[in-house]
Amino acid sequence: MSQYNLSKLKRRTALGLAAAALGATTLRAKAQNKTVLRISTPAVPDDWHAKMWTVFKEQLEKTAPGEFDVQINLNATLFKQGTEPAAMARGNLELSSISAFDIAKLVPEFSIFTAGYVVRDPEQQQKIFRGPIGAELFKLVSEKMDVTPLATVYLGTRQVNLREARSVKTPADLKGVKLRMPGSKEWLFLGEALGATATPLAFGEVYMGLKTGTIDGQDNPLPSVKAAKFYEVTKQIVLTNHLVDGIFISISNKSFNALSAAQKQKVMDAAQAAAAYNNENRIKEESQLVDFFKQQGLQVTAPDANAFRTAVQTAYQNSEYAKVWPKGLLDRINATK
Ligand code: KDO
Repeated sequence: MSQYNLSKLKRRTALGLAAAALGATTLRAKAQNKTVLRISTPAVPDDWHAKMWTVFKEQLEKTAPGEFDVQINLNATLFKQGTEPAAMARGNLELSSISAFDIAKLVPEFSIFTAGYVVRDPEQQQKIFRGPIGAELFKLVSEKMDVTPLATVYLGTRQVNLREARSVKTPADLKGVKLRMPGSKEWLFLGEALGATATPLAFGEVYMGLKTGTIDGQDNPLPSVKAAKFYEVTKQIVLTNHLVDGIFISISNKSFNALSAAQKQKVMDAAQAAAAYNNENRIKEESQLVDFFKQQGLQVTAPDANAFRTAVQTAYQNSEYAKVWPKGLLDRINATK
């Protein structure tokens, strides 16, 4: 190689290295400028309310390219189930999908949505939370919990799922059944109202609990029974339909307030898109799953729906919870069509 070519090559290499270095710096600077949105959820990867976070992330990448670094943490790997609201209030976590049960701990009025047989179906659920009831209660959530609910996600209608099959017609038939519930008194109350002996356990430990027999059963919507593979270690599903369950995509107020108006709108739109994706897919799948479980060899049985509804509604009406429900709220919910 001639002296001329060698120096040209050196110059080119030096230029190339400089360009690469510049590129890396720009990338790093970009990454540093991005707003990090950490998400924590106990959802398993196959469940719709886990997959919906990818919809959230991808929509933000399109509408706000380079502005956000969305980090999705499933299986409660970042925060334990139920600890997300406190983490968000402290500013250690940006987003999560929180349950009515999580909210009721700090906003007792919200416990009306932890009560069995109150909300009728997913359509009514959306109307309730998109209307004045949602606006009033979400305002309390923001004030008392320092998080802002952005979208209502239909988690599904909860059913009782048992390790060993038995005849279940009324709540009396669940007497002595160790029914796993998530670990808070509001959840345990629901399990007891169903007639069972409620036992607290984190979602991530339910499969093993059913397999080894430390619990006799659990309650969850059918899509989650499938996604978490509980059907592999249980023999019966009792279609109690006891709770039309909702979770709420929520963002820490600290993070939300730090966004520009345009960014806030994009985050809200992405949350709505994620919820819509979940709701559409979950409703569709939920209607098809009875056949799937039967094919897997499970018994799917129908109890006396009135016996369950009456027992559960009576338990709540006579409870401490009902005492703090705002006057007229139950009627307003019932009147939402
Ligand atoms: C559960 O632990 O049974 C539950 O269904 C409660 C919900 O509020 C929610 O936390 C859900 O688990 C998880 O997202 C796992 O699906």
